[in-house]
Amino acid sequence: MFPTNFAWGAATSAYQIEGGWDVDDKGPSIWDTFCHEGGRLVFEGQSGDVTCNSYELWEEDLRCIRQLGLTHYRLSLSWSRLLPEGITRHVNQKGLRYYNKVINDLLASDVLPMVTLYHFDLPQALQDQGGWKSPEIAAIFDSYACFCFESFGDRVKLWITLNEPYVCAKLGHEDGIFAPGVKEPGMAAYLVGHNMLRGHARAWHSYNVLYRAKQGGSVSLAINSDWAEPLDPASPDDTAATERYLAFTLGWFAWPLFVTGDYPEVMRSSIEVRSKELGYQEGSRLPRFSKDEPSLLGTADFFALNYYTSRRVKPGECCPGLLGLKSDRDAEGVVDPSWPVCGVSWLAVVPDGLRKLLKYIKDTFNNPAVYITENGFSQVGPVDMEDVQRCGFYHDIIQEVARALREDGVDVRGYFAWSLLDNFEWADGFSVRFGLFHVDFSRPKRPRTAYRSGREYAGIISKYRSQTMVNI
Ligand code: PNW
Repeated sequence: MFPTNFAWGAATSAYQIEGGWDVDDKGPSIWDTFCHEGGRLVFEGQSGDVTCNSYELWEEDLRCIRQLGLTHYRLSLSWSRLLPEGITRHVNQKGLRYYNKVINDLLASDVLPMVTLYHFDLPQALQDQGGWKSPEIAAIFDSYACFCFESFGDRVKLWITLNEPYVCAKLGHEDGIFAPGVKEPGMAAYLVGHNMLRGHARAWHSYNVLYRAKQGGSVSLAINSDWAEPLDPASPDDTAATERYLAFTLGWFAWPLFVTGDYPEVMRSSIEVRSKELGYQEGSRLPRFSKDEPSLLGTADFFALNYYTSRRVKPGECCPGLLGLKSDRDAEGVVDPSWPVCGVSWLAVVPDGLRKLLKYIKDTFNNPAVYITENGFSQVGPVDMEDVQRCGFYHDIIQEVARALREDGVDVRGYFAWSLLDNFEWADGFSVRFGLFHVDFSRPKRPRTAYRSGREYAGIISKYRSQTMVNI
């Protein structure tokens, strides 16, 4: 049912699991700052200071990875652990040693690493110079990326430059509910998204020119998107709103990489309509890509998709006089009452939305190779080790991936469950648990215990891996 080299994975990110926030010469990141400054919006004032303590307990994580029978593990590097000030002038040798050990241990266990360079945790030193709003950040990110390709690229063959630029832009710089907590609706998010794309493109071109021949890996950018369909399929207004909804999430980052080298036309025109109404100059909010810079088009060796949920869409309800992404987009996503909602309110469980989104990606972005780099199901409230609902979820979602492969001909190369471990779920702190393994955060050793869904996922992997063996 699955190709022999299909990647069966699970994912984590540095700030969410590592802890050791200031040990061994690590520099602070914007999430350290965001959590430590009082009055912020993190659940019960929690932080990732210790979390799963994977910095000390990596071998416990490896045990979990082996128990699941994963073929791949997706982790992220903490930029400020490697480069405490964000720049290569000062390298933290202990950080380098830590990630070398992680990568070597994975390979020794026959598990291939997929490495994300940036998962929301900008070095604070760079934030102090303007962070992602500053145009200089693209070149600084590029040199950090080159440092990582140089240090680990002999062994790492799957790279993600940036995780979910949409979330960094929107939650970090529009809503201000993620670090760095900037609230500049309708302005900063577009600039941040733009500089993230510029940084990604530079890093991809560097890899292409300097490392690809020698290292032979692949580089992409992880894009998150809901699946969206019209609330009333017969309504032209709902259909047009759905197109805008997708353009403002998936299209924002995928169009430049896969289609035109620029933002989707409908995104640009919607923004210009509002700009005109509000008296902003044309082109003053969504920047243009300069002809003198490395081009965006073609800078993804595969499509990296983070999928969690779906929406049914109608035209927006927010007043046109308001400056912001929502008003520009003019589209409102609603949860179908038939969809169960798991844990957090935004997470309606819609497995077949993944299949539809994969088909859409195939048709819209010229049939790319696709890795589903994140997908998961959360738990809130009292811990339920016998999480039968989540077991059902993993069965359903893998079924949808199989259908996308076999019936729709989507070139799906792998699936990464979010997450290996319960961890620090950003603004929700430890109140939301996505792990295949439960972590007891009240005990110093942070013991990891497989949920029933963890054992179930291990069973799914071993079943399909042995079937693909038989196929040969
Ligand atoms: C992703 N939202 O982020 C991240 O890549 C993970 O670090 C995170 O733990 C996971 O999804 C689960 O939330 C998101 O509010 C954060 O819509 C927030 C949202 C979506 C994705």
